[in-house]
Amino acid sequence: YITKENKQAYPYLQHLLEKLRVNHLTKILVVGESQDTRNHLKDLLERHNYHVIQARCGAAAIEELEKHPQIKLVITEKEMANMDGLELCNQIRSKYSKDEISIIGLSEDNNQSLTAKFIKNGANDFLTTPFCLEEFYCRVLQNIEYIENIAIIQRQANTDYLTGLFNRRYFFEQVSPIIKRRYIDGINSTLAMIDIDYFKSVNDTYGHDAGDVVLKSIAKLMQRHFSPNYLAARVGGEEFCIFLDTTSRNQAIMLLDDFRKDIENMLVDIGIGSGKNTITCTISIGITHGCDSSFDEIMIKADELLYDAKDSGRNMVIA
Ligand code: GH3
Ligand code: MG
Ligand code: MG
Ligand code: MG
Repeated sequence: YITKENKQAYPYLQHLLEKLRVNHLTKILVVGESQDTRNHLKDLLERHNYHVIQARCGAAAIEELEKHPQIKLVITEKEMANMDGLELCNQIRSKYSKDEISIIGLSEDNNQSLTAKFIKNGANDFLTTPFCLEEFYCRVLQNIEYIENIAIIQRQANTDYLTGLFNRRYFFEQVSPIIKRRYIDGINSTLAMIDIDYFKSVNDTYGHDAGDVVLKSIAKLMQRHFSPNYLAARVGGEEFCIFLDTTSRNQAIMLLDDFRKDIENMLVDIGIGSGKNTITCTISIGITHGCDSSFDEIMIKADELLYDAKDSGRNMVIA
């Protein structure tokens, strides 16, 4: 029983709580024809707080994977009638990479070539049943940790360290195919290019750290202002891009002009000296809206419009 007090007193308990919380979100799919075997595995895994889903054949397993994107590990028996465990591995790998889902094969058959067969068909690991419990848990944990570590690395690779927004590479990678699809389907979308006005003078006057605080504040407001259907990225030092699922051109302009005003009215505490020390800043925005250009053309157009906004006096939106 963990109270607020002893939770603070025992960091170990906190660690344990964290671990339980994490495991609870981790889904494992157990595949096999025998209900008894599945229940046995489920029981073992639930003791470690994993969330277990069952499938009694390969086809059902594929369906469960589609229904539950949180499944990180599949444990499958080899011996099954229509689609055996090896074929199931094959089918899973045609849709999901080893970065998304781990697979452990199981068989009573301790023929040594079976391990190689499973791995060649896309499994990560193999266990002969009956297995030693400690080994079972070690392999489950190791295979789940692998998927989780990949996810952490991917998140870091896609994120801008300073602002927490997506970075340029990820933004281009995500938006470019969407624009291609929108072109084919004739569905409009909006891309806005944003640049801070006279940002160099913020750095020159208050220092680079103050400039960083401004960048972070703008990013935070951006995340709040545009949720939920948007993709925002820091694409340059003090340049941001937003891809919006807005169907109307006027709606897009209004939304971005509201954002421009919010930034204009935002007081940024740059924390210099004692007490509060706030500054303000403005941004210029170029917006493209439509579905008749390629991603590259849209980016160039948005950039041109942004520079029109700069030339016309800054702190404005031009579409
Ligand atoms: P304009 O209104 O024409 O955009 O003027 P500007 O001063 O914003 O434009 P300029 O391109 O001359 O300056 C951009 C500045 O952004 C220069 C650079 O020092 C600063 N900058 C770029 N990345 C960072 C960053 O990560 N942190 C801070 N603090 N400053 C940055
Ligand atoms: Mg710039
Ligand atoms: Mg500039
Ligand atoms: Mg600028």
